[in-house]
Amino acid sequence: MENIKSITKEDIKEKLLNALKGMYAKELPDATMNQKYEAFSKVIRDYISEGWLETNKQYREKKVKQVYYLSMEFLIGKLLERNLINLGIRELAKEALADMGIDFGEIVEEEPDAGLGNGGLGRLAACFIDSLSSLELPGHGCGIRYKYGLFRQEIKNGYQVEVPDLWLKERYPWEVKKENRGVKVRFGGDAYVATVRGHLKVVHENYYTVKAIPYDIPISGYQNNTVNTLRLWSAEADTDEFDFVNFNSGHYMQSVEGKYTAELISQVLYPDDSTENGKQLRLKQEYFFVSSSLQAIFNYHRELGIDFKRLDDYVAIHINDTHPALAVAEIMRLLIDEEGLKWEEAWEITQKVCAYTNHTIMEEALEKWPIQMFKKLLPRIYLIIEEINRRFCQEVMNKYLNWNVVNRMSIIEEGLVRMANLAIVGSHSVNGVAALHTEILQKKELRDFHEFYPGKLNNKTNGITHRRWLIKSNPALSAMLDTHIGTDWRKDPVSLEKLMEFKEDHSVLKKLAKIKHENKVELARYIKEKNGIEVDPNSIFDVQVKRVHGYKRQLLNCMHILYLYKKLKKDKDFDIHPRTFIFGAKAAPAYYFAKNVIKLINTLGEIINNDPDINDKLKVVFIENYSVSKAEKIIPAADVSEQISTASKEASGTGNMKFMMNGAVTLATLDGANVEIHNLVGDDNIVLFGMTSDEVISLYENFQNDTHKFIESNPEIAELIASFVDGSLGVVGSEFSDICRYLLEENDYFFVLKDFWAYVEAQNKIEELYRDRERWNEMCLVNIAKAGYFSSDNTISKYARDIWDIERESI
Ligand code: 26V
Repeated sequence: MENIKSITKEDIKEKLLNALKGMYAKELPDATMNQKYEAFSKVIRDYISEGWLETNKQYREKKVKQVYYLSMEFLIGKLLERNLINLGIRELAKEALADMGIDFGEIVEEEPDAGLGNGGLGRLAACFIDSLSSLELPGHGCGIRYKYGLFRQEIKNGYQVEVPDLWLKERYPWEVKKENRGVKVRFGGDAYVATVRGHLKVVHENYYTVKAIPYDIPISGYQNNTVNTLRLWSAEADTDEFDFVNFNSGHYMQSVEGKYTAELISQVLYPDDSTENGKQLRLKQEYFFVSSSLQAIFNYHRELGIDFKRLDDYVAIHINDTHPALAVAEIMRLLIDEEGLKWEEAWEITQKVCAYTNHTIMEEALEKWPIQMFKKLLPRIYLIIEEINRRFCQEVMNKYLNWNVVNRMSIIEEGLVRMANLAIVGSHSVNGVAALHTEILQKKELRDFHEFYPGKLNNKTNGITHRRWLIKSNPALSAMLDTHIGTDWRKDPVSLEKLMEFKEDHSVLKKLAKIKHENKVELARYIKEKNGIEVDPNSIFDVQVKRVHGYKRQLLNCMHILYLYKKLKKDKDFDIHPRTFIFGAKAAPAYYFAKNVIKLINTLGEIINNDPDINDKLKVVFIENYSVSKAEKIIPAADVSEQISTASKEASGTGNMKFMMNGAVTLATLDGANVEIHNLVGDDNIVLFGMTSDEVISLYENFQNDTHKFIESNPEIAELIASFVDGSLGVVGSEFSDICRYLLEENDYFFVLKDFWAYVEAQNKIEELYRDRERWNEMCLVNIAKAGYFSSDNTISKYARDIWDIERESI
């Protein structure tokens, strides 16, 4: 990295003018805003490039052990401002641009959000690679360069409409195409074992190849010289060679198939969607990026001349959820077929190199592939998995002498390849993402494995990067922290705890409240501009932003809003502190219930916001197209953080941590990382409600939630549900049929009704606490002070030490 201190304002200005000339042959006055953004980003990328070269050089020369975080999703959001912060030149750059008559805010807005992920899992991967660089740890991301990110959401007449996200429409200034580092990935054909010159050998023939081209994005660290790499692979047709083998043997279709379908592979990110499960294209994507990443890693280490029997001294491979689980079989293939190792040797190395994180216990997200489809697409990989499974089942049988156990643990069963089992068997570490989640894995979901492999299952509670979620998104709070507790927290977020000293300091509490208020004014302005709704910054900003899912229970939030609305209608003097309920959420395109919930939120908004009887005591706002950048605007302005999942279902949650770090009070069930938030802040600084995970789990053991009976004995709830169909929400009776079916026919599988009164009570408590403003501000302070524990730096240090065995390498 160019010496930070040597970067001057004049230097930035000169480089920007040169870049505009070089890239577009334009002078500043003629350049469009997008051209200014691209040229400016190129200038910043050039500043980073030196550190990038140096980092790679040192890693190579010293042959340091590196981790590769394999993930189908990297929700990195915008990079320009983050890079300026890391270079330590955010203010300098703002001034330089201002001198040239360019508004920094407008430049930043030009950057597309790289939305290459669905939600929590993808954002976690982005926080993790951020932390790796800031901690000077040798670690990189490997994923897919989707041409279209997650769909863009438009709201039309209250409904979600999906439109393609063309984030690559303009040139993306952060990536570097590495044509010469391309590799080829094989699909289809036949694989079998044959005797070649007296030796048993695996033959794979009649396959077609797809070219994988890497695009590298530099990931700079916070005010250090480390610049790691996020490598995203793009699929291209392999035009180098015509497939004569197939052509001549009459496999005409096979010979041309690869050519026409290749580019489809990196076209689109799958929306997290149960009904889309089992798509062959997704399996193709998985093997495509796993194989290309590993081939590149092997090529690099061949160049280094390492002994592949000691691969684990140089490489750690992380499998982010089951999506890259094929890494286990691909490493075996490379070690055996290409490096000539024996099975036993290769297997020992593979297990030492691989580690897997489980992110959910939701059945629908557990990947299972039909054998026939698998065999046809990946015949050599299938043979390897069969052999892994044969040996594994033998071991299980030897230990338990029980077929039931073998069937439960087997990788191939009931005509399906179970990816989670493959990942567990092939890894030396399997981790959950919050203490409660890990406990559920150990005691329930993965109990057999926990018994079979004692010590393999461990916990690594998730984290978030405070650089994006505090330094970048809440500059006012960051500056205030610097003033009162010094700047140590920027490099060591646990020292946010120093803020505790000011717990009873009125002037500090007042300052915190003022910052929150200003952030609320800013969000209110945004809402006015985008939604045309006037919201009062003095009202409580009560926020639920996350993907829509039954278990996340946006419906519970909605039913409480409806309950308040009805109460206010009946009794105009009903005294409540004004509230603004803010939602942001995308629904998977084929998840009809979730889409119905979006329509419900918007319908409530339509009715409540325009009802003069309500007199602005309630407002409901739906923020369209929730994304990383939207989160950065919304979270710093929140008073209440809604974390209300059915206990046991949310593996961790990471939004909960972002809100906490920005001084919101969590309203929560004891689920995922909420449990740990509670332990940190104590009973007085969080509002809890609802069934515990043990209660929920025991109810599921014999699920027969008779909602009809429940409704009969709860007339108030009956009335709320009736309003979904009686036209009182101003829509036809069948509008909310998916929600009604969920409540009545699916028997409220996520216990919205069972937890309803507890939630109402918790909301009352929020109100009571908020009215005592001094007390409320104190709660905010404690939440900020304790949030450093959830820094992803903390999390990544533990992965580095306990799982990957990698060390700091100062550049
Ligand atoms: C599943 C599928 C199924 C097939 C189609 C595409 C697709 C994409 C993603 C998924 C699994 C999503 C799992 C996930 O995002 N889990 C979340 O992980 C967060 C980070 O660990 C955690 O905080 C959340 O609680 C957990 O829900």
